[in-house]
Amino acid sequence: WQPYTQTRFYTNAFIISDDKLLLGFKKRGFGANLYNGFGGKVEPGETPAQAAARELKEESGIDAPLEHAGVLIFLTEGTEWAFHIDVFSARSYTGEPTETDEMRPGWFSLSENSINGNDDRLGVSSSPGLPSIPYSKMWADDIYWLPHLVEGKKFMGRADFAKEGDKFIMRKFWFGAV
Ligand code: 6OG
Repeated sequence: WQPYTQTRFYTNAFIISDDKLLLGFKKRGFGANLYNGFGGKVEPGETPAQAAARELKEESGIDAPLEHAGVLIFLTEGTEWAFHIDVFSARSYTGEPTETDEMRPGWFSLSENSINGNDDRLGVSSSPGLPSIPYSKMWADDIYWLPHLVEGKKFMGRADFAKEGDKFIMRKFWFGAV
């Protein structure tokens, strides 16, 4: 085997407002047809926090007081790059979430029992009128750490993927509070 000697830095930002979570449906590119937070590549000369704010604005049209929430490392067999994702969250925002070429924003229900009572894979939405968190249409690791982000707990995690054709299959996941 070879060590992963190169790292690519990305961001991912999640907005929580009252009992709602803002996600974007990715229309193109990496992770297309999945819901996710808003984010992308950290550009040279930018800090991850600056990149997170820029990507949030570019992809959703809003500004928010983002705070660092966690770090995720993604490793894929056969890829020489490790992906380092700085995850951010905010509890308020300004502007109006707006569809862009890349993302279609939408609100999803959160509630006290959202950790296991608001998972579309169980067919449960705890807030009628808003859809439940679309974990079945998100990256496979998200269901483990997103509840911790919602609770305001900081975390770090590592997910290992295997690539089968153009599909990423999660083989292992570890995360912990930091
Ligand atoms: P652009 O291609 O849009 O940046 N990303 C992931 N997010 C989650 N939740 N799980 C993963 O598991 C991910 N891999 C990548 C980071 C890609 C966006 O997708 C996120 C960026 O926000 C593998 O520039």
